Amino acid sequence: MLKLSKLFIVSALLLILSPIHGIAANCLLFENFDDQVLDDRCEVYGHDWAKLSPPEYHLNAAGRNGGYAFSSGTVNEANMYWGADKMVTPWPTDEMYVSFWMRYPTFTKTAAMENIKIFYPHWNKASSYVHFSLASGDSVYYSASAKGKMMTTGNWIDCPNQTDGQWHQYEFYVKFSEGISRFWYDGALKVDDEFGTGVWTNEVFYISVPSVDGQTPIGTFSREVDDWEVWDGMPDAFALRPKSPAAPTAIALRILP
Ligand SMILES: [Ca+2]
Ligand SMILES: [Ca+2]
Repeated sequence: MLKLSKLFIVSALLLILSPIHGIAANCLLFENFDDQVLDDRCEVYGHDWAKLSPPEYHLNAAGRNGGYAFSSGTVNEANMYWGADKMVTPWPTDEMYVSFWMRYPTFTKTAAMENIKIFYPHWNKASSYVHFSLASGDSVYYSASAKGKMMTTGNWIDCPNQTDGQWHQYEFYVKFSEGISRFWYDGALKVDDEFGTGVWTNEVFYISVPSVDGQTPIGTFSREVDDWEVWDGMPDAFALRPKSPAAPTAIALRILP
């Protein structure tokens, strides 16, 4: 009887946890740094693909919710790379979702366009990409390429308070077959592009989080990254969580009689 009850509870839980729609997305990589060991599929690079090791970067900075985080050390451009022979091949779906939290413990403005790259993944070898770069503490520059042809350039996106020392969330979504590129900053949708069918395929080459400083000389900053996730589709949790700061208007409309 006890066994049957347990079976019933487990079955009920599985039913509740099952996605209502179609096939759930899979998390391909999750690194919260709390064990102070970097996922062994990842390398850390600096300028011109210089391979780094501590103290050029660290895994002992305080994390976002306790635990630990990745941080730049003596090389402020230090960034994590997942790709080449360690990339999952073939990419299992037509979609890619990447989320991470980042903060700048130190930042001094040194250029009108800092060009400190935030997210710069490549596919179709290196000929296709989306490119997000910190232009200033309050703005991000965005461009995208499809097999060597620029799909969009000259986009300056309002992303306030990035360098205030606090944690901010960066989320990205790509649907290769339809040329869809989306970006959320702290939960607010900032980019929603659709370049059309056939411009991209799902041959993911590498994912860098964050990425190098494209400015010379290199800017004056330090960075920390925590809770890095890579999925092969939109996680169900994304749809369930409250959105900010765009949410209040919608909520206010809903509660009006
Ligand atoms: Ca952590
Ligand atoms: Ca780890």
